[in-house]
Amino acid sequence: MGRRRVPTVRIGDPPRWRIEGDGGRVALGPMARWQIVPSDPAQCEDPDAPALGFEATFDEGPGWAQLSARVRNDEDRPVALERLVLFDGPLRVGEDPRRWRIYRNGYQSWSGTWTIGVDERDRDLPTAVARGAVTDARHPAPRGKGHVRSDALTAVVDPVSGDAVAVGFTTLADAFGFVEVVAPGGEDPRLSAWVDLDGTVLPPGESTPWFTVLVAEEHGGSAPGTRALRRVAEAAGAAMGARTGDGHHPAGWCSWYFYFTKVTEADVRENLAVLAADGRDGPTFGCEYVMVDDGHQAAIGDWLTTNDTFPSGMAGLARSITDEGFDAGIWWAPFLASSRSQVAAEHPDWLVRDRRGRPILGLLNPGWGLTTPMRVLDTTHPEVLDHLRHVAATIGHEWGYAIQKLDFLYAAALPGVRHDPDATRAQSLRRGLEAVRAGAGDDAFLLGCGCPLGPAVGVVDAMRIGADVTPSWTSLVGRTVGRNRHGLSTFHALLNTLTRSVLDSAWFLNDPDCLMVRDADTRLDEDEVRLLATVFAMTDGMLVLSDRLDRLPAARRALVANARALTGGTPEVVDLFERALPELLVSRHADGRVDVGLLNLTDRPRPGVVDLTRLGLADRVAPGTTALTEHWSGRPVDVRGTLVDVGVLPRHSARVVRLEA
Ligand code: 9PG
Repeated sequence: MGRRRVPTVRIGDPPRWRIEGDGGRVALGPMARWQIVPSDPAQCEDPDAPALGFEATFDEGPGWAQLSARVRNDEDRPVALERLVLFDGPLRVGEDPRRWRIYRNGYQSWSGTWTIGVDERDRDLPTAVARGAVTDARHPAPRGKGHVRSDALTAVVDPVSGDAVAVGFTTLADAFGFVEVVAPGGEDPRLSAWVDLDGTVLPPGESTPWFTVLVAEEHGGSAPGTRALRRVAEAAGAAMGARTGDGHHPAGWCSWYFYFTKVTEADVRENLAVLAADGRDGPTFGCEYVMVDDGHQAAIGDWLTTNDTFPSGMAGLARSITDEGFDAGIWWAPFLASSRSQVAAEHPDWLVRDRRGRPILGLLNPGWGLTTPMRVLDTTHPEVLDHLRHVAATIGHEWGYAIQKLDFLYAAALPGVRHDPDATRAQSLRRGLEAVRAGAGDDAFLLGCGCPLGPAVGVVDAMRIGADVTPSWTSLVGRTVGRNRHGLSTFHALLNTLTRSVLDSAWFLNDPDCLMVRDADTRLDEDEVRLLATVFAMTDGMLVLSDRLDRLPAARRALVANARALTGGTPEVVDLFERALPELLVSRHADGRVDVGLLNLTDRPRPGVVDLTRLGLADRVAPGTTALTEHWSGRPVDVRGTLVDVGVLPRHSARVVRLEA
């Protein structure tokens, strides 16, 4: 394993394929190449390099092309594989690559996702340990200008011509797939798609699973690039059996962002009483579930032992929650075990180890004690899978928690030595998740968190798609090591909620993290709270509150109801491919109403003006139509022709203009 550079072996003739759009403006050149990279560089210099066979199928239709491939080991000895490159070739999109912006999907829930111009650079955390918990331990972001390696899918967009191509894997379970664009300054742009086989061993005569990449093109959409990206995401979700149910996003309350690890049973009961007065799906809070987050367990890993701040025990508390008409939710981190846990002490053979036999580090979390390393359970070990099934079943069926928030899931995909050396990191994660699902049952609602996204599609119901919100605009960690893109920060949560909105109800239900609306015990000002509420509500993912509810003043309770009035539409991040920090969010409702959100995620004020012509909504402001008001303030909005002007947008703020049908 490791990241050494290995020469490539090319086998057979490169397949020739291209997609041509209207007028041939989007093209993957005819020079695309197959490559296989074995993990042993010596094999490449060896004239008797291993005989590896390809099988491939190719399919195309108007505006799309699809390529599937697998590799067969034709040797009589095992061969280790690093990566399989499905294709690598020149890329043409639109008229001028210098205008391109490229979608950069992060590896796991908390990894930053945004669009990168060809003169910009990607950003990653500086150390391997930090990357292990937030981005990807095995693949640091490329450092070069205009070089983007996006997880599972990407889109390359010329925002001026409106030409776009989206490229993404529809097979997400067996290996992490990457789509890589190299276009420094727009020069000699190339596109490749490859899967990480993690140095796993392919026995003689056997084949890898099939891997499929779909390419979709788009010309002139109202939000350039988002339609093609959505199409690729939906195809993957369909192929993976995504669990999005009837599309209903449960709304709830979560203990974490007020009480953190100090939560007690009494705290949960106090909030439950406030929610009970409002009722399930009540007019003020609209909550359907109550989530006990981190803090109930005796130790990380010993999930079935409750600490003494929950004297009724977790089953008793679940009963009280359900008796009030709410679903009970509980947090746990299935693949972590504290070095001080009973599970780690009793089952040293369940831990993932490094090559020297030492248990690998899953995390050092200040909230759990910086001197207590977290270990990682080996989800390729049959006894671990039995254990996970048992814990999930006990929590769900015996205790009565209908909702399980599964956290720090990245641990199961950290590089390491596992019981089954043939499992890729993605397969290891998926086996762990499937064990939890098997124990919890098909009816349980599973919410993934801190999770590499692809292998969870089809197993979880919902997924956190961004960093933790913080009771402040950003955090020291987010600004420094997170380089203003990754790690705990309300700003990062907002950004990912916008950029990953295309995944909602395609791969899972999006959980943008919690909406904090309090005016005490927070450094978020009212503009920032309204911005958070606007983005979370208009993107229409899960809406989860996390305040001490009895202390919320009337105005902040009203803010929750005002946010809920913005849910239920189909969102479009209009300028996703125009700038790194989007400014225009539109939500179209079934009855014809359109909400237009003007956002300012930057640190400077800017004018809040939008031309409805570009949204195809000019007719909504025809002379004689009713006067427009801003949703949050009720203030009148200035309309000049088709220009809608909400005045200066302060830093970290949002304004919403509602256009009735
Ligand atoms: C509970 C929390 C909440 C939250 C999750 C997750 O690196 N860290 O130390 C670190 C700590 C907490 C954290 C993420 C990273 O937050 O996202 O919603 O459930 O765990 O501990």
